[in-house]
Amino acid sequence: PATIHRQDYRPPAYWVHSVDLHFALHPTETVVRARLGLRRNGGPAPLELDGEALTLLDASIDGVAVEPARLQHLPGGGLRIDDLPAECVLETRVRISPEANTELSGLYLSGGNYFTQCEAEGFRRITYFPDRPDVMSRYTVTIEADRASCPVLLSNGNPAGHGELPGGRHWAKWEDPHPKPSYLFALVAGDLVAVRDRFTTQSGREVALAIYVRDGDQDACGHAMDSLKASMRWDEEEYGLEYDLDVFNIAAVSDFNMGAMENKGLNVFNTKYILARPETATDGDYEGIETVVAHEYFHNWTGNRVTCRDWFQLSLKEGLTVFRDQHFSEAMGSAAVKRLANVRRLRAAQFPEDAGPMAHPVRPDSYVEINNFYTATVYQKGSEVVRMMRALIGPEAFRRGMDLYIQRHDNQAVTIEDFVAAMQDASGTDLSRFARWYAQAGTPELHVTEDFDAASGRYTLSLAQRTPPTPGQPHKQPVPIPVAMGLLGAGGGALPLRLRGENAADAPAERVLLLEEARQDFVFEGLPERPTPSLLRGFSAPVKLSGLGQDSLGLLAAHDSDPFVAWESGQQYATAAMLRMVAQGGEPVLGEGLAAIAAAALDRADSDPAFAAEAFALPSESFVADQMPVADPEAIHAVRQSLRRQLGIRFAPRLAELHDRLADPGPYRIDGPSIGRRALRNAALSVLSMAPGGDGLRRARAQYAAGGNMTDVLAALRVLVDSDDPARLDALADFHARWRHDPLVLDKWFTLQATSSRPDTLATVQVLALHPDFDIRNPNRVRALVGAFAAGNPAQFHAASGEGYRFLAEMVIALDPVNAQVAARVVSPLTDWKRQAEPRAAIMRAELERILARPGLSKGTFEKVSKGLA
Ligand code: B3K
Ligand code: ZN
Repeated sequence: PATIHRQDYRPPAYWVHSVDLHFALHPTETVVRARLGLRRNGGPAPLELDGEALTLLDASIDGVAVEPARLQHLPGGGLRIDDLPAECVLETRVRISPEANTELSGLYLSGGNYFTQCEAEGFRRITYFPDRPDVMSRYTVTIEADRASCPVLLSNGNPAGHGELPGGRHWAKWEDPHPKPSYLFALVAGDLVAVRDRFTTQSGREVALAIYVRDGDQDACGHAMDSLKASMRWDEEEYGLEYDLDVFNIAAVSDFNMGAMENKGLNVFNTKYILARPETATDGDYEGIETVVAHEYFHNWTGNRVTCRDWFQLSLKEGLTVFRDQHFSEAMGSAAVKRLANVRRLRAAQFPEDAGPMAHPVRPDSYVEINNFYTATVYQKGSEVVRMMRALIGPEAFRRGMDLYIQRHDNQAVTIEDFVAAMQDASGTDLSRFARWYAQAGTPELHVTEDFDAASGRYTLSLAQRTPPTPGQPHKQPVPIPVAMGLLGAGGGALPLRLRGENAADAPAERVLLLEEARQDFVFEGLPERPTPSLLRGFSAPVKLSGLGQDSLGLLAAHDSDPFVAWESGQQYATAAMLRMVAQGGEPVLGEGLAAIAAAALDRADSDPAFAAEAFALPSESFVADQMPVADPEAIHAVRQSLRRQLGIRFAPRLAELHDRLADPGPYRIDGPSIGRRALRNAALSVLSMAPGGDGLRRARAQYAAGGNMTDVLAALRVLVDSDDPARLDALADFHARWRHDPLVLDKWFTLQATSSRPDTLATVQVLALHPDFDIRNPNRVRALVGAFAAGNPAQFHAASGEGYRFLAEMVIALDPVNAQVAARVVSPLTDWKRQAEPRAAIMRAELERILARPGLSKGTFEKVSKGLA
């Protein structure tokens, strides 16, 4: 397969100013007629149209049928036509089979209903088209279908008519007044019901809101609708950005390759990010809905009105929109805890990516399959880069920069440079060096050394940075790193921050140092005692920090005023302790320092239970493994489990008391304090149940039996499924029997077992892959079992036998011909062999080779596996 390079970008030979589509829907023989208004862009050149899995019926130019010989079929399935006039209308008719479309890209069927997914390159599976984001067109869409099976007919934009047809068929017409790239096209048709609401924009436009779901799910849309209205309001208040159509529709589908899609005026959502009832959805699900609904809504401006010139610019819309949804979610709840969770996710997904075979810059330089680049780097690191930019220029300048960006580029397809230029022009700050964050892959390492001269009260903080080499980028330049910081005295109080040469009178307690060179010294004066530095407050830059000793980390964990640093220092302390235990072997011992950090976390149970839950948790096994040049998954697992057991023994009375006291006082509520309370209570239960002879398992059985909300039920079942308690099998059977008709809940049943810490998990997973409820065509189910096991259960996935690797390889081989996008995603853990010891590494390589040898392997899986072997 060919590699596409960013430097090879060329403007299109033709613009398509207007698109008129007509769909005659049929499960196996849908006919799509497309009328494209073409205008040449520059001198004479052939027209090249993308196409994939299309059967061409006929074509005409300005109403005159085209001789078949004039249509040159291109290798990938596209079409080429020479000698077209500078302006003309090209009409094609193609036949497609939604039923045969298991890739879920293009037009497909899910539960008998029609849905589309066009980003990144799905539109070419619907009709012949220059399927690239810089071709922006005005769309008119007419859909014709059987009225009984397809009462609902939706597309982008505003409704523009509907009517009856002979033979029990009907039609509806949609017009989208805003020019858009083909990846934002959407069609939804079928037997769905609408949950409706209204929104009045700040300028008085009335918007009809609707969420379309399957009959029976109407009661599960409230949180999504509330989140939508809150997002619409927030974008007006924070950015002055108002919605721009008469309707905003969302349709939920249970077969979907990712979370959701921001199609103009017609978002399509994985049901996972729409449907929630207290008894079926966890607090995490509720939070996910709020975030994803906001994210897709915010794309209306950052992505849709201003879009990407080419797919290398993907972070232009994704990094920026993740930044916007995180900022929104922080504003909606406990900002500090939301920040911790986002940092935790960044480090769980993006740091390993940056250190692995697929490492790429936020703005990649090349790709084989663009769908492989919807990554944590493009999304989460991209968001961190925007966040740093805002911190550097300040919130007011950032807002002016956003205004300028949108004013300059509305209805355009632009680049990351255009975004940075708007921020630079609005702020007057030179951002040319900062732009390296977009170009360089790899996580910068920030190392701190200190020197204190007691006689003069002078403290020198030396910060050094280094970014390790990544594939294709052996040498790195320094990047500007904003380091938000403070200094603490031995008692934990803040010390004044007076840099050499500054006035003593107005020394602040917190400031941002900017590390621009490979190494810089920052000299503070007037310090009464040796300080402890609190660095990267709020995680001010996506870097790895090293150089602080356990004493400093302990002090910061106990006293720092910044919740991120307090949490992070505890995590770093625990990580260092766990790494030492892994290296030493023997029976791990819960030291006094670790116990003190846990105790300090529990002390915050009343003031901030959500924070207490985060701070009480030990770092994940993957996080610890990521700190080792060669990981030892089984040893890490053993150490972590042993420490949890010792915490359970040591804090048993306190944990039991928390579990009693933090029970929901009334009906389920989805607000910050309630979520925090449940999180801490269930964290207490989980650790308590590790203590042998304690009553944790009894509590878990009772909590499961009590039913109630899914957060508590699942937490209790989690404890049982990890245990030897004989009740666990009954509980699992009971859960299955109760929820077998609710796919999203059944996904949890699969995931719970796939991520169990029990030693027989691999065998269970192999059996579950044969379970009648396992369906390889449903991405949620594949992620729930295969993805959860391979990415979320390192100790079992890396079982010394290699059976975990073999299982994943077999699933990938079975999945690739069905749904290549999902196959290419779940294969990732197998490419991490460089950080495993022999013989594991050799088995992983052999499994990768086995996948690579499959005839007809998709280019996406090929790219992941071949890069993974390199
Ligand atoms: N833009 C889509 C993702 C499309 C993924 C294509 N493989 C959802 C989002 O980021 O909002
Ligand atoms: Zn997005």
